[in-house]
Amino acid sequence: MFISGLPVRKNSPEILLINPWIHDFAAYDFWAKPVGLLTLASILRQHGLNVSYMDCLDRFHHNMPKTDPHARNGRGPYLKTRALNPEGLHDVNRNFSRYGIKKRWFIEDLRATPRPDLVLVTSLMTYWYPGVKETIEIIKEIFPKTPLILGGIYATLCYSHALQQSGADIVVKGQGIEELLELTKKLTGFTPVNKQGGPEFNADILDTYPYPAFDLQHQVNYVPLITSKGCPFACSYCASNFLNPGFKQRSPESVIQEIEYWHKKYKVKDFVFYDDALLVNSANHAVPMLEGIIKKGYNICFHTPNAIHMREITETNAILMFKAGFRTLRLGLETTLFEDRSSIDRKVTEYDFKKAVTCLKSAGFKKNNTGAYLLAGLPGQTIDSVKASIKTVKQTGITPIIAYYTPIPHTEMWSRAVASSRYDLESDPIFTNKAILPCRLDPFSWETISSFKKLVFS
Ligand code: B12
Ligand code: SF4
Repeated sequence: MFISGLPVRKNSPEILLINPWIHDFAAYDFWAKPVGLLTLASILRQHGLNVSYMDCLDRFHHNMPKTDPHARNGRGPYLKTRALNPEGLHDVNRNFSRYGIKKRWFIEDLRATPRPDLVLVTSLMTYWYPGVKETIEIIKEIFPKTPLILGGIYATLCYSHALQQSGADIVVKGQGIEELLELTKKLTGFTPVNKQGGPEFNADILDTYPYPAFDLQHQVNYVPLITSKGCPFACSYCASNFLNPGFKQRSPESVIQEIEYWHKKYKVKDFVFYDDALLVNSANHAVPMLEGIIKKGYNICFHTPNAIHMREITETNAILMFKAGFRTLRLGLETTLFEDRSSIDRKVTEYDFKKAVTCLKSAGFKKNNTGAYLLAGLPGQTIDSVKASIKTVKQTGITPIIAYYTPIPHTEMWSRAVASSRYDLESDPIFTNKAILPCRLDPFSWETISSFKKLVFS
């Protein structure tokens, strides 16, 4: 991997990349960046195209108040504007909002931009599609003649829905990099050629990817890292295998070089691992990578909001993670009812759980920075089972963190979710929002959620 920073080229097509708004009951910049879209920006730039970027979730837009008093390690709240609850969710007693920059700022920014030759829009959570739709509607009003391609996770998981509802001219599913280069050629008449001079780009070899173009942001306050793609496990509630089939890792050296690049050039101190399986094959991947990071001696921190595998934690990698500066550690535990868990996943045994906690504690990790995710709201799950897991995690001296279940199409659990939900999940992705607990079992309710919170903090 390397940075693609070619100068603006005359006569090359202009590609505008856009990160859309989020419409939801709640949203927070919990180290969330559109890494996929910014990687495409870099690949296109490397192939001789001119790219520009607009982020509807920009917390550092020029119209925003200058200081963000809530920013910690780069995290912080999005601006929000009240929106109407979507059709079918009027009964939910919570306010729906559009998160991100004001609509008129986005319109002004688009109007100030020369007409692009192609617009690319990304998408993340399936249930955030109303934000994607509104973003596309506005782009289409301002640039009606410019072709617009939608890609990303919603586009991949809900392809037919996106084709019918998003307003995009073309929807690309999957990783879509080669398809995008072909479409760019077809739609702009320009043949993308790798101009970087570095290693020839190969979509299957992660070390040949340029670094995501975080330099297009107004601020580079933290950097998400992807050191691998895919996951060797196959949990019934997760779409990792569908989104990224197979399991690939970067070389530890290329990750160390990327960290060095962002730290030296942009003074970045917070790095966030987005991997689904950071610690898998640890002896050849995480261990040399962490050793290399420690050797550099930088004053930097690491965070794993997407969770790491408990069964892969060893004495060695726990010590290295601590020494390297891992400050927010999240563990994928989901439940402590180990004897019943084979119907949902096989990723942690009771032995793995206990061993991992012991290794982490003896490495120096403390309760306040070590959290184990517990899934709540799974089809058929009882309230007592979630409470029992909270209690068990607390007894071990780490922090339980409740994550609410979102049903995801193309996962093994999807059919169970559809059968158990009080909503027609297949009719509209909006009903898969975790905030409405789509598969909760009665008497699961808002009071139940408060009781979980009380138990966590008691
Ligand atoms: C990192 C991550 C997070 C981060 C934040 C990510 C972010 N950017 O905001 C954190 C940890 C905060 C997070 C939180 C959650 N996440 Co999450 N997350 C991921 C993860 C692991 C990676 C996403 C990512 O950035 N990938 C990296 C880039 C490179 O890939 P990409 O975006 O897909 O882009 C590629 C292609 O899609 C394509 N592409 C992208 N855009 C475009 C545009 C065009 C035009 C084209 C042609 C192509 C294209 O090109 C890229 C090529 O590499 C995915 C799983 C996965 N492996 O994808 C889950 C995933 C997206 N999360 C998921 C879930 C469930 C959650 C939570 C709800 C968990 C919970 N219960 O609390 C929360 C929700 C947070 C919220 N605010 O509501 C689900 C999705 C659920 C859904 N209904 O859609 C996923 C799929 C995991 C799963 N369980 O299966 N998540
Ligand atoms: S281990 Fe994690 S990333 Fe892998 S399939 Fe299970 S939930 Fe998904």
